[in-house]
Amino acid sequence: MINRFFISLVIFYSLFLGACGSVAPPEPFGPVPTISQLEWQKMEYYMFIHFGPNTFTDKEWGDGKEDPEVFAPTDLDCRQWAAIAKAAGMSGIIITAKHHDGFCLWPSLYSSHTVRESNWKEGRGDVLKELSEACHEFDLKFGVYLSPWDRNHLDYGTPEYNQVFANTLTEVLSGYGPVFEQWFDGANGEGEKGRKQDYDWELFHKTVYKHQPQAIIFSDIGLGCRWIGNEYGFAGETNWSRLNVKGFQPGRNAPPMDTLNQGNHLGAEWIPGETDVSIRPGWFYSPSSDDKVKSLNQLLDIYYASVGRNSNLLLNVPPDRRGKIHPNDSTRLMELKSALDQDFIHNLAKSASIKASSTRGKSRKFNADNLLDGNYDSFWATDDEVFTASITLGFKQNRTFNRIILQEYIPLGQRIAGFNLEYWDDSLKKWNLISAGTTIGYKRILRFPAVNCGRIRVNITKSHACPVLNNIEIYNAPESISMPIISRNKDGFVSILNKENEASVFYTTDGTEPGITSQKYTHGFSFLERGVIKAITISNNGLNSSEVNSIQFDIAPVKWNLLAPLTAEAIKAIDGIPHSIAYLKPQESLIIDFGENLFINELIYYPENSESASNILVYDLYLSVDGIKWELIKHHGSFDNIKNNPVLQRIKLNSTVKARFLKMDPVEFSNAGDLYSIGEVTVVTH
Ligand code: FUL
Repeated sequence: MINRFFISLVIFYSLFLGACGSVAPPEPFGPVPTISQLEWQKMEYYMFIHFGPNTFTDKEWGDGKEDPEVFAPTDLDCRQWAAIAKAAGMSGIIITAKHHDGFCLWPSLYSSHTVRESNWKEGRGDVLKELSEACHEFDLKFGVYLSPWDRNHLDYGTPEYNQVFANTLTEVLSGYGPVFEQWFDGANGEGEKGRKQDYDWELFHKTVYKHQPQAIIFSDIGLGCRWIGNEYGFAGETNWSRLNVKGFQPGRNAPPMDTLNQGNHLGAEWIPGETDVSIRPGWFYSPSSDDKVKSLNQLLDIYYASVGRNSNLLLNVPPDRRGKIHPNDSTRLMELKSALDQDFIHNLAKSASIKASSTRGKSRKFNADNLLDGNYDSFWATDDEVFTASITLGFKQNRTFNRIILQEYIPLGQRIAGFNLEYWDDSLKKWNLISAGTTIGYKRILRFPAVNCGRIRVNITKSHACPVLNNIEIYNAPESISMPIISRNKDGFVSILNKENEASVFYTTDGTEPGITSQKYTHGFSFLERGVIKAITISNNGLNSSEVNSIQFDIAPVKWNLLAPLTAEAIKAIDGIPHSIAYLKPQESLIIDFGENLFINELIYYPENSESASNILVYDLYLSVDGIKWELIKHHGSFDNIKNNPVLQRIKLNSTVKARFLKMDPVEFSNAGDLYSIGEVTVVTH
């Protein structure tokens, strides 16, 4: 008896294990990531550092003529950057070793415009050395940005420059230990008459791989990863990790921005997206942006729209003039870390039962339990001919949740092209749609209004080959309250928009922090003077509140008039509302009469917030006390990088200028168009 039982057990197990072993995993579909690309993708979130002469000159693009002595950090501390990156949950740091101004943060032998020529550490400093060592100490990966466009180097624009650039690459890639990513910037603002350089990309790539074979090369088109097509932090909701690169080049000949944003469905190469965005409006530090660090909710939106959409997030945190990260930025990074920790604190899927409508070869090796085991390399898959399927998760009691994480097992390619999420409505006895999407890729996170139910299912509705998922997580993230929106019109009338129900707005106009005891906002009010308005939204039960929105206003433009152009449309340039856009003809100047003499320190231009808008790129600016005699304040001033990053632009005057009239002549535009855009022109007065 015992023998027969034992024998049947042996037969059962050998059959069973045989069955498991005999079911082969799916074949890869299309291009797949290399081992380095997979490791890179798992890094998800890391820090960008823009640091150099621009930090000290308030510029976004230095012209390369800066005296190296302007580079003068008083207390440079790369360990502080690394400690902050680590505490923020980041996995690495990429630094602008050389930006467009050509200044090298290491003592390059191939340039005379480097830290060696500055007084910092008496010319004996090396930022790359300090940062690579700090990264090593804090267990962070180290990466370098090098701009091929060089406004300083005398060889730029000649064939010799390519070898110079390859030499500088060799220096940074062979002198500072492992480099996880080599960032090539495609920007080139030389304009029509500028120096032209035909980059030898083959040489550059060869040089990178010679010294750092595992490095991921970033550019508009890879080879390792691609630009996501904008600088505001949003990957496409559809985001393929595949791209067609044949016939394209980084920079001017790159694929269109929306292609970069979404990748190519069935594209020929595996080139996943990386989303780069700055925590401040500009890429470099400026004291004028100390109060413009992105809000927590903005950063959360960016995280969900990048990491949550199959892209890595490269968040720029520019050190200040001491050479340290400013407390406003580090505080916000810690807030983001703790908000994300809260969002993903308790995975409800762990305690759920899970069942798939179909399992590859009916084998345990590929069943749906693999989606919950936390092991990256165990996955659920269907048979080769099964392209649609459902995975149902059941809870013992009803659960409330508002986030789901889905991951495709990308070592077998990106296969899924359509999916949705449904919950079971027990009273109506039917499935209801929560959300639907196209791509999943390495990671897709869906945010949706909280659902309470006992069962949910993920339906794969379209796939190019049998679907392969390796992870599902479900969370109930704390609901956040959005900040109130403060605006002031031309007449100095302030309105505050409350975007929440069951909540009220409280505000102050004296610079103090608003709270439940501050003035409650019930209707608009007049605020003509210079000053700050701060507002907060607090839930009516007092349990939840938003971040504080704080807006610094100069005197209201009540007395301002437009002298040119005299169209009803153009008045939008001075209506107090940056998102109402005035469209002017390219030959039209903007002339403003302030109605009285002002003592002006700075001018501010708000462009239209779109990369395809025709914004002012180069301008001539004049001021006048009488509208007859004009003083030329800036000849061919430029709003660098406005095409990729169309945020507010400041024109700082060398000293305070008394003027009643302003004239702005556009010279060049960020994009060609029949009309150019002005969101708003305003001033900072004394
Ligand atoms: C752009 C550059 O022009 C900006 O200055 C910045 O470095 C950004 C990351 O890339 O192309």
